[in-house]
Amino acid sequence: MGFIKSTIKSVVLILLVIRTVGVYSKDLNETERALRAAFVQKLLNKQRYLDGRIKLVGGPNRFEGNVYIYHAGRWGAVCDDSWDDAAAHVVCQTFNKTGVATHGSQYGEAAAKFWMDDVVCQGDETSLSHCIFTGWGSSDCESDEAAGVRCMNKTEVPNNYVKKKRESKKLQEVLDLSSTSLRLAGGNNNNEGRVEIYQYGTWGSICPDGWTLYEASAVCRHLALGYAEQAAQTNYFGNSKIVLSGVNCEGNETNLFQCNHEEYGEVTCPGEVGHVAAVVCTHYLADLVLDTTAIERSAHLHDVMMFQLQCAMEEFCLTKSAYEIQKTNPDWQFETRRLLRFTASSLNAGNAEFRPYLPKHLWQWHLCHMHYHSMEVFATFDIMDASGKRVAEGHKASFCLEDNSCLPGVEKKYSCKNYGDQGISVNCSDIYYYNIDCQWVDVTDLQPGDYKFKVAVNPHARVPEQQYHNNAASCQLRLAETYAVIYGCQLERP
Ligand SMILES: *[C@@H]1O[C@H](CO)[C@@H](O)[C@H](O)[C@H]1NC(C)=O
Ligand SMILES: *[C@@H]1O[C@H](CO)[C@@H](O)[C@H](O)[C@H]1NC(C)=O
Ligand SMILES: *[C@@H]1O[C@H](CO)[C@@H](O)[C@H](O)[C@H]1NC(C)=O
Ligand SMILES: *[C@@H]1O[C@H](CO)[C@@H](O)[C@H](O)[C@H]1NC(C)=O
Ligand SMILES: *[C@@H]1O[C@H](CO)[C@@H](O)[C@H](O)[C@H]1NC(C)=O
Ligand SMILES: [Ca+2]
Repeated sequence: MGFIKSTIKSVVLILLVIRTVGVYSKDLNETERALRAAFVQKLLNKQRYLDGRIKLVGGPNRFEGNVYIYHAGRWGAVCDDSWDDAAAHVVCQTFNKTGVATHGSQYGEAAAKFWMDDVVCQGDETSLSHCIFTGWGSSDCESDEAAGVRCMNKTEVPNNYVKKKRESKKLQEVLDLSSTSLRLAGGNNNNEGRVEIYQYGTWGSICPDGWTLYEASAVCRHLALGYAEQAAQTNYFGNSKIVLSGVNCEGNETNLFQCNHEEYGEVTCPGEVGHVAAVVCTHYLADLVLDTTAIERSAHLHDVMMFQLQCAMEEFCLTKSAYEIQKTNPDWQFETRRLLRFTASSLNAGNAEFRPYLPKHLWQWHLCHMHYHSMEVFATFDIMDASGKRVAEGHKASFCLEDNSCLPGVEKKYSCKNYGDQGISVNCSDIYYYNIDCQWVDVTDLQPGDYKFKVAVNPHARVPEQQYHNNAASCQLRLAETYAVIYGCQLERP
């Protein structure tokens, strides 16, 4: 229905443009011509103004339903992969509300193509389109995977929703470890299955809500099965009564019982009935290690005129104020932006290749940079102020993974040229030198001062790795009037 409406709108728009252009050949006077041109311009502006608009469909009222977002002249659905309450909050903020996420087309099958997939929000974004996602229209989701929200007044958020998060406790504090154990069940081999926990004479399952590779890593290490290749929320390996929910690990635990959890025993578990937490373990995985020295050595400021940044602007590599200047200042090309440039290099120190998670047919061709991007969010760059608030961020980075430099004796295999296979071989590094487009944070709007600077690769653990505590660097940033230094970088988890 929405799709038909927007199609009709587009057709009307095209007809109007044709008519307006057509009248040039007829003898219309200047005034009339100008009026029509202004009319079309107004329509086009409206179209642009609508971009990023949200509507909720299929719910009992307009504050609840599957999420549709307007982009490039039509409405599209949002896939529920990675969809969580932070994203729901961003959506509901449109109505000055907060809310909770729903999954699996809870309000009916998606009635339009998916515009967004793998949406990851911090919760403080002013629009869903500012969250990280795979790129407009790039999705491998089925129509029964629509993301939805249930918005509510900020005052009526159930107390336990907020409290539960705070009451998170380490499992080893509530379990009697001497009579507890862990196993995988229902798998085709010993390395996979649903995760079951034993206590008081019975085996029970784990609520899959929030189950990620971080939690799965703790399970695989706990059972001496290596690393986690997959964290699944499924009934594929069968199920049993769910006795544990809200499990939350850092990802470096040697034992699942070192992780936090919310409830044990009689638990509430949102999501699809019968689905439980499962893992697939392996001894062979990639392990990216971010090079902190390269960041510290290469960081510097660079003032660039905006006419040199048109490609970068198309890929949203500048902050919002740049786009406002472009809209309001006729001489915008001659304004300058201040860029904090640096080199980001990551070595694959694991024992398997690092491969992008999107299949090749979903890679996006980036006209400006003339290559395919296989992984929209390979790295994030953020600047935080003293209170930890994010004050600047790198663009929603899109990347092409390749072997730029390998240790002696290792042959380069992956290259971004000619729709080549993308990845990072063992003992090779993928390097984004400071002088390439978009390899920066736009700091034009920041006052001089001391900040925190954070770079992270594979930031949402989309691609499995042996460990994640070497994927991010947290550094000090001193921004002076004329120069910048980055120092004291330390490796941590994204
Ligand atoms: C242009 O045409 C409109 C109506 O056709 C008329 O009202 C207007 O006076 C004309 N203006 C000029 C400058 O000729
Ligand atoms: C948003 O909601 C809060 C609490 O319900 C209210 O205090 C505030 O005035 C609202 N703001 C707007 C802009 O409506
Ligand atoms: C939520 O807030 C709106 C506007 O402030 C109000 O009309 C509505 O009754 C509230 N709903 C509930 C359930 O409190
Ligand atoms: C895991 O990493 C956290 C920091 O993210 C650290 O505080 C903790 O000590 C680490 N735990 C283990 C078991 O290494
Ligand atoms: C990678 O380098 C390490 C250390 O230099 C070495 O032990 C390992 O065998 C190398 N692996 C491959 C596949 O080249
Ligand atoms: Ca790593």
